[in-house]
Amino acid sequence: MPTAIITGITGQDGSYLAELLLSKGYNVVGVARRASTFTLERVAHLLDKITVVQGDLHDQGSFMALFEEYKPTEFYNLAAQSFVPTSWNQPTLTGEVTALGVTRILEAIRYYNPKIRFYQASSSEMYGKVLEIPQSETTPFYPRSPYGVAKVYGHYITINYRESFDLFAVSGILFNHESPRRGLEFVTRKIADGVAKIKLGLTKELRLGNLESKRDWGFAGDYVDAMWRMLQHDQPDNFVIGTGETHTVREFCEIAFAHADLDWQKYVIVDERFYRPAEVDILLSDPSKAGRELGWEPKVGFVDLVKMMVDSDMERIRKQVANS
Ligand code: NAP
Ligand code: G4F
Repeated sequence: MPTAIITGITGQDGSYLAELLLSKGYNVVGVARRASTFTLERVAHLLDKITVVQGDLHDQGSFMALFEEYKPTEFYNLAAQSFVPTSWNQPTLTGEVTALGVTRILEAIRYYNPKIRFYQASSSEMYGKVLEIPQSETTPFYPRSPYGVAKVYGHYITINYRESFDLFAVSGILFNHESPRRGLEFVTRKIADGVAKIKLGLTKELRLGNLESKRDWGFAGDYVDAMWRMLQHDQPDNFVIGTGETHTVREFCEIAFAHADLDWQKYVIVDERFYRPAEVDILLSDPSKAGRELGWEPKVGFVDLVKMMVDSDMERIRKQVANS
């Protein structure tokens, strides 16, 4: 039974990846940072099947000990300070975790077992003020946030350890991917949750920032399969993962509200507090290399993704109302 370690097990992607790896017969070890409250909601249904250990990307020693005890063959680094606006408020923390955290793991792999296959969760946020449309593995980066800058570091240190120490170190450049498990502060989940609360009479408005920015949104469940495929490939490489379609925040609103028989224009208020100091205006992937070399393609389309998220929040909030 192969063993995989996942950092960021408590996050959206960690939960989907754990499900996928369990279905493939892996022994899954998830790393979660110590907290004074319960943070394992997203993997609560898996707790009898996975092992959760404490570890923090600030602390290299915790990874050395893990390798000794669990002898993994694969390591997925999904942990990060991943919310872009927070990266302007906490830029050095974002650099410590999202950038230097990657080096801490690579160093641990290099010294403990350089045969461990390593996946780094890189991001389309690295393209920032895009220099090419669509963006592929060869498009230059122009990050627009401390988060984007930190991810560029993580991307290049992964390539550098691949080339310097012959590690099987892969960088997956994933475009935005969403699901009912997405954090509530990200715009798609904020909209889905807002629609459900408006529909069920709990609130009357939804305050958003820039409605014109465009994102290439896919379903997180599809994207964790791409991560796994990258580590099964014959060579370590960089891969862009996205849908090849882009949509505005405004379109997301239109579809989400219409799915609940609501007119978005009656409820959405543009609030400048949610504008960013520097925006990423458009992201659009060219995922053709992943299709060719990994046989990967997205299964859930944009409209179905929006409806899935709204349906899930409607059900969740209906239950909350019924139990209150
Ligand atoms: P997420 O839901 O925000 O999860 C982030 C995870 O990182 C959480 O488990 C969090 O733990 C953990 N974490 C944060 N700081 C940590 C630290 N110091 N030590 C250990 N763990 C720490 O993010 P996601 O959407 O699943 O994304 C997974 C990865 O892919 C992230 O690296 C993200 O930057 C990257 N990415 C995401 C997207 C996307 O659209 N979702 C696109 C491209 C790249 P807590 O629960 O304790 O906070
Ligand atoms: O949902 P968002 O916060 O995601 P963003 O900034 O694109 O970052 C996500 O995707 C990256 C991949 O490209 C990941 F690396 C990163 O970790 C994260 O998962 O914002 C999307 C867009 C932005 O243009 C933002 O300005 O939505 C716009 N927006 C408009 N109103 C809003 C809001 N974003 C948020 N979070 N909240 C708003 O009220």
